Amino acid sequence: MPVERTLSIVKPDALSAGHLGEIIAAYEAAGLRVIAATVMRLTPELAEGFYAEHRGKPFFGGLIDFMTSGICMPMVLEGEDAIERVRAIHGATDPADAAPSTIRARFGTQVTRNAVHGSDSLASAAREVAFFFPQLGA
Ligand code: 3AN
Repeated sequence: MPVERTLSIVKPDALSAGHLGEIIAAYEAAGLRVIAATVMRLTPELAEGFYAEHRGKPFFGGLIDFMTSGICMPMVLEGEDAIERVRAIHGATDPADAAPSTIRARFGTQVTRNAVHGSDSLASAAREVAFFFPQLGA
């Protein structure tokens, strides 16, 4: 399987609830390594740029309000099949649909407050990694 890089964000709900360590432990247990990370509070401009594909959707305003409500932790994970592996660890977007033992089933509380973000394709991983960590290069 190809070695890939993907972007994860531990969202404000999971950070304020104290689940950062458990989330990183789940990535590491799956063979993924953290190769870059930062803790920051997103500005509205950053959040809207990151989620540009969702602009105009009914949940966009609530998503931006939530993502700017506290600190979050964007990080780059590297490993074999990292994009799909992280999405499997996270579970379905809506925690109510997420398989037991996934991060969103454990720590998400509703579809917006769903604990984590993970890139959904090679193209979005490249864009999202560069969005937060331009110094990593291609
Ligand atoms: P995922 O993070 O599972 O790839 P996306 O990229 O489709 O999900 O959606 C980005 C974020 O927007 C989700 N993590 C979630 O917080 C929010 N979101 C997506 N769909 C909805 C929805 N129908 N209602 C409210 N929030 C949503």
